[in-house]
Amino acid sequence: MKRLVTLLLVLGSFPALAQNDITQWFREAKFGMFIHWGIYSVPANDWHGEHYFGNAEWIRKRAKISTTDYEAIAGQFNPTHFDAEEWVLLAKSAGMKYIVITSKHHDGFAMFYSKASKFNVVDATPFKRDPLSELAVACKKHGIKLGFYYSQTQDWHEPDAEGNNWEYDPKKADFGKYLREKCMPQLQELLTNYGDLGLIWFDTPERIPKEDSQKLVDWVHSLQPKCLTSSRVGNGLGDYLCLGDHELPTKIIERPFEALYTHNDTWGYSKFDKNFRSPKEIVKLLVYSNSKGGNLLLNVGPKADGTLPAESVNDLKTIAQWMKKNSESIHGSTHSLLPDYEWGTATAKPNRLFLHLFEYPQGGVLRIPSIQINLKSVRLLADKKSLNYQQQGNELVIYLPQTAPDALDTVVELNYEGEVKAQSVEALTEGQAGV
Ligand code: H79
Repeated sequence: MKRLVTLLLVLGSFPALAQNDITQWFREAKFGMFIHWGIYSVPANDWHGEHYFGNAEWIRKRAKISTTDYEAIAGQFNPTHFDAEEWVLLAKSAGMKYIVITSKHHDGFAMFYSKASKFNVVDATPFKRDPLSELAVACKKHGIKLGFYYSQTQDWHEPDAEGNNWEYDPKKADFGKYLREKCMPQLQELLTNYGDLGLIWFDTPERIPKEDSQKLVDWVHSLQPKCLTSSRVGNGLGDYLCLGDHELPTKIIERPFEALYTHNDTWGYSKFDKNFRSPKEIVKLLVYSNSKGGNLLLNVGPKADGTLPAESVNDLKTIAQWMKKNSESIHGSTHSLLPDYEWGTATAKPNRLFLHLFEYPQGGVLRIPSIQINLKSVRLLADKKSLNYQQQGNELVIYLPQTAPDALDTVVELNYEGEVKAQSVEALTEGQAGV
């Protein structure tokens, strides 16, 4: 008994935010849609009959495609079925509060109209429309924050940037010239022509010097002081932390952060990849990110015709159904100090805990050891039906329906008063990621 008491920990404090903290919307967002869309969706991992697997947005480098041949792909890019509002409404219905889309990936192609480079969607494709501008309008209309991914260090179209070592000699590269003549002017276009942006999602800093990372952060803030920059701007800078690709935190992180996952095994669209994560896996990733205090950015890869893969549309619709009944446990909530359990994990609001049951307990009897809590009610969040429960010593037993009411994630809401004491996260989790 004595040992148990030493493990008990006080819960219930929420991180205080400084006034005018520019990360506030981001901390509250919880769920975002990442969109990797570019002319790489035309080959879609099939380069003249040779099939590639994994990151389809890397085809230019993986197949060592010449500049002439890659420019010819732009000539075939005509996504006439693109409807910005459809994407925004789908994201919104799934509970996503922000969208981040590739404005320029490593391939160097600008998915927006750019005066700084002719290699852009308006000048170099038969489509001639600016999809980012259409997306900005739709996001504004529906209250969704918009962010732009921008590959700042790699640009395989430019001899002076990093990455294209099959056509250009890296020793002759003048990185400063590329920064001055393409990267910074394009960022200026993005931060000037599309209204207020939520963030710029920098990626793969590679060998970028610290003063250049700083220059980019300052450049973004000078143009839009409230626009966030991702930590992948490099050298320890950036306004929020991006975890590694497909990485979940195992412990609470107080700095605003984002976990990022693909829906299948590629960011850009691949015609061969049908290995999609299920809606349940996605909700689990979302809840586990939230249970550690951060967001989930889930990627989809639209096709060259401008439509999303049917699997992404269907799975997001399934998540929307879950979100309709359970969004209270996501939005406005954050980490609790409860540990991860074998059945799932918890998120929290002041005086409320949400238990997310991913592995439904046998016979519907949920036992939580080592918790002292002054309960006011225990309910199923989806229908607010009261559940019976018992507290004996430090054990809480909750009596649920025999079978899971929600196959994705059944959420139990605990309303309580006063302080909660429970076994500490460190004591129970020790590096366990949960997914
Ligand atoms: O935009 C997405 C990726 O394209 C980008 N970051 C995410 C958000 C990214 N850039 N680099 N990487 C991820 C990691 C590099 C992976 C690689 Fe490979 C392994 C490059 C070469 C070997 C995968 C396999 C891609 C090509 C072959």
